[in-house]
Amino acid sequence: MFTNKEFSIRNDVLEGEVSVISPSNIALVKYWGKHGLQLPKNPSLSITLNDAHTRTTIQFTKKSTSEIDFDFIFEGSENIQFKDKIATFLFEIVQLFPFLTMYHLKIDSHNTFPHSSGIASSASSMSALGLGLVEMEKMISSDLFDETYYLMKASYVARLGSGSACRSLFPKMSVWGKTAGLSHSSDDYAISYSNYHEKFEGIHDSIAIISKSEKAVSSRAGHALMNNHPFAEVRFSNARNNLEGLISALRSGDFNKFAEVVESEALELHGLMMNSSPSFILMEPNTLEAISRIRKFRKDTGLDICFTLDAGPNVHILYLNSNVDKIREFLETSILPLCENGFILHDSMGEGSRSVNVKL
Ligand code: 2P0
Repeated sequence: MFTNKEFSIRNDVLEGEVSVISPSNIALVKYWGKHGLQLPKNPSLSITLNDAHTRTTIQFTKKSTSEIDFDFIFEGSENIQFKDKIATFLFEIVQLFPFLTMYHLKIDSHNTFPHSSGIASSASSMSALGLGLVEMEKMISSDLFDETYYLMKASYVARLGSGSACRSLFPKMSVWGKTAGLSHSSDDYAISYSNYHEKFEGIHDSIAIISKSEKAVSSRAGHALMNNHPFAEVRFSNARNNLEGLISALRSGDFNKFAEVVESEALELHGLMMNSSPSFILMEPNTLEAISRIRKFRKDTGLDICFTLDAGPNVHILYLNSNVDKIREFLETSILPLCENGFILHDSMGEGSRSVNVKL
């Protein structure tokens, strides 16, 4: 459980600036279905990405009024739609950051990946905002807590903004949700996970952009489809079993088992959406064609490669360091032609979020 620590505010900080970077992540065991205040119905495990990230800068200036007041700049221009979402979010979390009413904020956010690329930006952007606010708290507080607490708070806050965002802060891999055998795991925030065989170090995720279109269903509406879903209880139980199987495969270095669990999770997520009421089919014909080509290539070559899917048509292709050259050649010749505008984003396991600039 997370308990917020009250801290004393310094009176002498009239202005300052923090900049943080936080990446996106891809879930191997999926979070799909929530309850209460953004609490997951089952635990999930993700790979933290490296290149796909958000950089957020918060400039703050002391003011005399007592309401929350901020400007939001996204990719260099004001964005009213995002600003409204952030206003609601800041209002919800003001008890965790009481100083929010004391400063005017200018929040400036940039992604390294195109907004309309079909890559979920809520994970990187909400985790960057959570970490930015925690960095700001450190600057204007006269108390100092340990780093573990700050990261836990950033993850807790990110979760309130967007569930999957709480997994983006940690290096390598991350687990969110109470999990048997992982004593520090929690539904309130995510933890770092690095107990895997060395062959998974630096695992690659090449994202085949099958379609750049806006998602047909928002994640909020998608999660809501799990309320009263006929397969809900089976799904939550499967997810727990899959996480256990995945952890075992990660530890022993069993790629075949890893691929079996990861692909089954991806298809189950889409199966659940197809069976929801209303029903959604988020895969495109080329999504299925890519899956079929990946499986055939694996069978023909025996190479360690598999796929996962997010809540959309794009295919995340996972492979190990040892196979890079042959697999990149396969991606160029067989997968690229299936992508919108021939676009594949090559990414890999990364080191998580970090603070890049702090100025008083
Ligand atoms: C995940 N997804 O584990 C799953 C798998 C998409 C498919 O979490 O409503 O943006 O903000 O908590 O985290 C996408 O949903 O949803 C998601 P909210 P979020 O990554």
